[in-house]
Amino acid sequence: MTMYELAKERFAALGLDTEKAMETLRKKAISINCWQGDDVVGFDNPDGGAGNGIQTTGNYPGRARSFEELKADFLKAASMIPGKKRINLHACYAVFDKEHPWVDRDQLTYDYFAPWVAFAKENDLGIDFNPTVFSHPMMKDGLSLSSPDEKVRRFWIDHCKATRRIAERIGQELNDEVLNNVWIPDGYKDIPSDRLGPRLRLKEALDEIFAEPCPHVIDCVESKVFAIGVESYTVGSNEFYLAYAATHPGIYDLMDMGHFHPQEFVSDKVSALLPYFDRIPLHVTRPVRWDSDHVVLLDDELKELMKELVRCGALEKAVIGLDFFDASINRIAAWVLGTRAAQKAILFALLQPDAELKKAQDEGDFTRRLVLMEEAKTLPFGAVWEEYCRRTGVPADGAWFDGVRAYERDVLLKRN
Ligand code: RNT
Ligand code: ZN
Repeated sequence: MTMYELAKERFAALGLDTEKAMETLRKKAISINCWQGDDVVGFDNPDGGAGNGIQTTGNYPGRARSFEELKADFLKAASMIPGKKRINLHACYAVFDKEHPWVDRDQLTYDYFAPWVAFAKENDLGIDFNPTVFSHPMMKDGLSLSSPDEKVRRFWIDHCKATRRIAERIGQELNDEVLNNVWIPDGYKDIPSDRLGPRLRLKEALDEIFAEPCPHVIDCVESKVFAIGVESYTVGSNEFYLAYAATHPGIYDLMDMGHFHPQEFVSDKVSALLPYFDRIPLHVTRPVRWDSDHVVLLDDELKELMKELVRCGALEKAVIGLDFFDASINRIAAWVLGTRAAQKAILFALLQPDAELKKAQDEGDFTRRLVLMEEAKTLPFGAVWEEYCRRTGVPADGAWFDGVRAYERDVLLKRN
């Protein structure tokens, strides 16, 4: 018997179907953040670097500096990632060329992203999208959509409207839905003298941004508790956006695992939103002490989040996007590691004795619940993961890293 066959029997004894789990996993798309490939720099201001609440640390060699390099690196990573993949783009990744020279972000149109759509079609990828409301001179006093300056607000409203139109057109071209996520860094380092004004301005801006019907777009707003340099007040807080989404049908509250108080967990929030929303958009990341966007690993909170999605029957409702950026390690390894960890966590969650666990809870048998939960951690799920990699034609754990090293030697280290 193979390791997989043994594992299959072991899970079957608990009433769990490993074949079905692998099939479910294969169909669940993960939206992979393009910005891990170039430290969130983008193509519209390559000398600018990330700013306004976005911080990357490290200077590992080989950062992708162009559309061609980013595409090549992404494909290299994708070749080691099983299952359905989407590429999550930011507006700052507009492709400029002779026919489509540089324009500012409020002037962007679909044409600047048509090359990404061609790339997606060639490689069977979905696309998701984001306005880029940071790293730009039109950020004024740390504010964008909530700025008291009418000109600043207008610029960013026009930018966000442009991105919805672009996302809509991408959706039409790919015959798919495209998530468009509005995250803004607006806030204050020190104690504000007016908390309401910025929030009222943000609300009005959002109303204008979302006015146009875009049937192919999944509109999201992403809240945050604080950022470095924005410690005292964040305009787009969780209460603000959750209330906004709840009162605006078709707008969803996107939860980033790093955007809450460190004692709060998104795994606990999913079931609070499920009675009210038919989609749960997520940014899967790994906050270390703050919203540090470390590469996702198979840690307890990731497993808990995926377990929650599975046992709530919400895996289909979850729109899973990754959000990490580490410039201190090989960026392709980061992509592969993070995406595979998210997928492993889903598989792990699909192979939990959920029915038994729920029964124990409902019967008030908390001892059994704890015992079952603990012992489910060491079931032979690794053998199922390995089989899944084999069937999907990607290298198993232990077999992909050499390929990344070779690419580093042959391609990345030649960039300077
Ligand atoms: C920032 C937010 C946001 C960004 C990306 C690049 O704190 O998490 O989602 O990380 O849009
Ligand atoms: Zn995020």
